Amino acid sequence: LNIPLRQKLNAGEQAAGVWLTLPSTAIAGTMARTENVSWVLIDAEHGLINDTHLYDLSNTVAANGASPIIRVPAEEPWLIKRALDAGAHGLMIPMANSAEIVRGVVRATKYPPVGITSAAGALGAEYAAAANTELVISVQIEHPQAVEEIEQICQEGIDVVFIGPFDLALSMGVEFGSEKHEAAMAKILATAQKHGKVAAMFFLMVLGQVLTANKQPSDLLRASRMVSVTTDIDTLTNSFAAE
Ligand code: 3PY
Repeated sequence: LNIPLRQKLNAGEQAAGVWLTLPSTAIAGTMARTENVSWVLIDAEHGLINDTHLYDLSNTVAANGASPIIRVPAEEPWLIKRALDAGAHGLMIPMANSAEIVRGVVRATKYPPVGITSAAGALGAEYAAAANTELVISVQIEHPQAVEEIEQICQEGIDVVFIGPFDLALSMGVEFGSEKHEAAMAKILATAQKHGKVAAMFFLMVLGQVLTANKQPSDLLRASRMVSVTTDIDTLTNSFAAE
């Protein structure tokens, strides 16, 4: 399987990506063709993208040289199957709040004997042989329970531990960029690195500046190997707002 994101990560390089929330193949293709973009997150958790869009969006992204990573609405096995059947190179699982949830995600994603997912004939034999090792499974850490269980979560068969900084601040009931917020994120990244997982995080470019918790493209950005640069909606909003 030709998975640009997997190749970047295996090479030890930082993989930049963008977030697609609008169900447009034109925007998906434009994002995927952008220099240095190795993955496009197709967001089916939030935004306007639904099941019927997934196939065309995934294949447009892949045909234009980037990896389609689908953020499923929840960790349900049937939603995971639909995303994989659409041709995702990987999954983003929101609210992966416990080691038990993460274990279930791995089982739902992998073929036997590692997992329990069923054969998707349409994707072909090459796919079936490579899927268990090549697809990129990311889980989002964005809840205090997940921070508490981060050691156990990092021992499951996932590839990427991806911080959702905005939801983490909300669910912790702390201010974005506060000491507690920063400490939680630092703990997640350090634990992921300790267990050999790819540590990653959602960032936003706001009018040319990287918006991180402490406003500096800091240690968090340096530690993060899979970085989201912007979203379609944020890009439009910032362009319209720019002087
Ligand atoms: C967060 O920052 O909380 C996210 O989930 C990114 O979309």
